[in-house]
Order: sequence, then structure tokens, then C-alpha cells
Amino acid sequence: MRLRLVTSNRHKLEEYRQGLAPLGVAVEHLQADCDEIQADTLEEVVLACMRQLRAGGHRDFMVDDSGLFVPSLNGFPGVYSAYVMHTLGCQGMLRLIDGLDRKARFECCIGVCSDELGEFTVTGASPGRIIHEERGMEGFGYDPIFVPDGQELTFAQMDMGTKNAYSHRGRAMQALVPEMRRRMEGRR
Ligand code: ITT
Repeated sequence: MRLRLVTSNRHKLEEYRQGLAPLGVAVEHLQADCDEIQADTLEEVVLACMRQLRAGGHRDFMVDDSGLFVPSLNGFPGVYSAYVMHTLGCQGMLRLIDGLDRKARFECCIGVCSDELGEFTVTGASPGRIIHEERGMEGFGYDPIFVPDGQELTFAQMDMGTKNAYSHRGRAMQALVPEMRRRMEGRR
């Protein structure tokens, strides 16, 4: 099986390549643009992006929208995670959460649009906490300040395979492959 990922984020592409290769799915990069709409949920953002890409004539692709949700900030930055990372960075996030409950959750929504498999979304989540300082050099975004439940290392201190084992994206990939198989079998 083969999937083409639309993303501007090379780290995501690598995480998909590494996460899906053992499951028999090869991931290629599809260079295409979609404007991220303002919406309340990751799934709405993904569905709007898929509509735009289809309207632009694209077929057979996958998109990923992810974010960090902090309950003590009423779910912020959530769907605004890219903007907050761009404007405030990890240090700004640490300032925002100072004195508040540090529980947080990464979420990922994957959307697939395929002539063969139809159109669908799957999700994955990684509950954890935001620590008090940045640790580690791997990964991207909020990885240096996020520790998933049951672990001591941040995502930025893990190699990609370990991050995929605990991450929102890795879990969404685990849901993606059975859904693809189910749909392929349904066509036979
Ligand atoms: P796309 O082109 O695929 O949209 P992006 O980097 O803008 O790439 P998202 O909109 O899905 O990706 O993600 C929003 C932000 O959430 C992203 O910029 C990161 O700061 C953060 N984020 C998402 N996934 C993450 C992860 O696995 N680790 C750390 N931060 C992550």
C-alpha cells in the first residue's frame, strides 16, 4: 500500500514513513497547499482541507492536523497550536501554564481521501503533562516540554520509533491501517 501525505512539516513526514513502513504502507510526499480554516476541532480542519484539495483536483492523499490541548487553559492552544508555537514557542507555553495544572493531551486527526478506499478520518491521542523546562533535541514543536503518561522522557528525548509508540500520531497510525484493510476487504 502507498499513501501520499500533504504536509509542510518534514518531521511529520518522517514519523509517518517510520511508523507505517512496518505496517506495509509506503509514504510519499505530496506537495500541495491548503489554508487551515479556523474551526473548533481538528477533524473540521482536516475535512475542510480535504475538500479544498479535492476541489483543486487532487486525488489519493492523506492530511494530518494535530495539536496540544491543555485542560487548565480550557483546551488552548488546541486548534491554534501552530500559531501559538510560531508566536510564543515552548518558552511562551511554559509561561502560560505557570501555576496551573500541567496535565495536557496531544491529539492527531488523519484524513484519507482515496479513489480506492473512500474518504475517512481516524484519530489518536496521547495524554501526558507539560514539564517545567525544555528537555531534548529530537522531534519538533512542543516535543521538548511534553512527557506522555507513564514515561519520564519528553518526546524530544525519544528516538522517533519510541515517540511513535506513545504519540498521538503513532496511535492514529495504529487506527489507520486496520481501517484501510477493512475498506480494502469491503471492496472485494
Ligand atoms: P502541516 O503542514 O502538516 O499542517 P504543521 O506543523 O502546521 O504542518 P499542524 O497544523 O498539524 O502541523 O500542527 C500544529 C502545531 O502543533 C505544530 O506546528 C506543532 O507546533 C504542534 N504539534 C503537532 N504535532 C506535534 C508533535 O508530534 N510534537 C510536537 N508538537 C506538535
